Amino acid sequence: EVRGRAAKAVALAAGERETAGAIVEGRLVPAQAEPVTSPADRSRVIGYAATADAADIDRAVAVARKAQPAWDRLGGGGRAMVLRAMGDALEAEMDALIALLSLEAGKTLNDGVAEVREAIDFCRYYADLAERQFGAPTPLPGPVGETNQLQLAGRGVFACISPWNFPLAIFTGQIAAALAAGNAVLAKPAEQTPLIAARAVRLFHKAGLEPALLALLSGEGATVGGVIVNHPGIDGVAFTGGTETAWAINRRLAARNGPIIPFIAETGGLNGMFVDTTALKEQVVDDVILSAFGSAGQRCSALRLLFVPHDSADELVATLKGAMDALVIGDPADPSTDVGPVIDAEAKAALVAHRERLSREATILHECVTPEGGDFFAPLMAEIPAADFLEREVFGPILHVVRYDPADLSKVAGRLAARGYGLTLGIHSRIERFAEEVRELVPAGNVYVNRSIIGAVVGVQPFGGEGLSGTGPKAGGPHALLRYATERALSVNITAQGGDPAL
Ligand code: UN1
Repeated sequence: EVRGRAAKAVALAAGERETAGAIVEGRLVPAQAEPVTSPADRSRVIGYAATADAADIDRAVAVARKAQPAWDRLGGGGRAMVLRAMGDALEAEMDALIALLSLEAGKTLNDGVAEVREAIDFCRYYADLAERQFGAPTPLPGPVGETNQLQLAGRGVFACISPWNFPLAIFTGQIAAALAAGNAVLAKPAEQTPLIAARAVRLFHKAGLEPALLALLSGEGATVGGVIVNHPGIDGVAFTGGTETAWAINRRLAARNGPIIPFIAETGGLNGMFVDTTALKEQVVDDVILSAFGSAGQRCSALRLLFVPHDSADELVATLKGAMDALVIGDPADPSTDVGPVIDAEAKAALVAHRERLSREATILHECVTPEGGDFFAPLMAEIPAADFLEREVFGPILHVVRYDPADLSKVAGRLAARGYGLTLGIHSRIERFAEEVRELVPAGNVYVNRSIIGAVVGVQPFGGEGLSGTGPKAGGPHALLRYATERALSVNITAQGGDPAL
């Protein structure tokens, strides 16, 4: 299927010229736009993007506040219809979206297909939840002479701030969740990926969403995101991105003197995989390569630390080197490519700096060859002495190997847990007790046993972490909409009205 789509996607890509900026009430606000280039080829202009200003944000908030009550009153069933239409619109535009993901975010075609599917899944899954959870009020038991019920309702205007690594799936998923719960949305895409965001917003409007209910506010995080988060007219913030940015948003929200609003954060991870001597080696190698180097390691779920027992370490490392050599690194629009570029020069510079540290303070075990041009950083494997060598998430295709003595498992795992992240965790073993022990030692929101640790499927693997990795609720899970909503309980003394059941 991917090969079939590839030629079409590449042909479409040649003609792409998307424009992004502020889209308020369905119209792109005229403003000075800068060229957007591709991470695989910085000489290639793929579209133009402008920055939203304070006046755009004020106007987006004002029209959203006006439109939101009717959307909320429409109920979950009516909102589900619009979300399902969006799912269908994404499906109809699949090839163009894959092309844009490849051009703007450097996604391989495989990753592009998976990402568009995930965006569709979010729309359909949240449509189902809206229908089930935002329909008629839930009656609750109470004393004779009294009726009690609980109703979920939208909060108002939600700010959705999303990352560049899933510029369609997470962008669409946050918006779909906020809309499903009855909110209007101000969407702030990552600075690196405004074009795909603009395409998604236009599709929402085309699918029948009243334009005032969803504005696009493109621009830089600290400025545009900052103004949005400080705005007195917002009623909640959903954020996916780095832990440091989540702290910054939290501080701004804490300083507001007004309604206390929810903050839904999904942040980074320092994800480990523990292998024991009973693990199936071929399975381990496949899963490590995919989890560490798939999407150029630019997933918060990606594998960063591989823990291998002393006895099997040399053999496993040798096999991993061979598997790394088989990876095709290069043009993301070529269907044979496994690993595309990293997102931008800044991301690459951070990886280069980390590589320098590894060559000074650790042992580089293996490196792939970096292609010319573009912001490429080739997969790298290094051995480090212990998990606490890493203070924080390093976002890219770098795998850190830690050898351990099985007698020291609790100490070794404890050093990872002490870092305070809690996103994904992998375990490879044929002994159930080993898996249980690792799970007890390392708290994580998503635990994967004898498989890769990336690619959570909506509705199947609800995704999200704890501690430094985020607040929950999990995306793509049955409770996903609850923090986007407010709960209203209604208790009526029916004897006071003569027991009229109409009341
Ligand atoms: C992210 O990388 O920001 O399971 C989160 C996965 C994806 C991760 C998305 N859902 O790999």
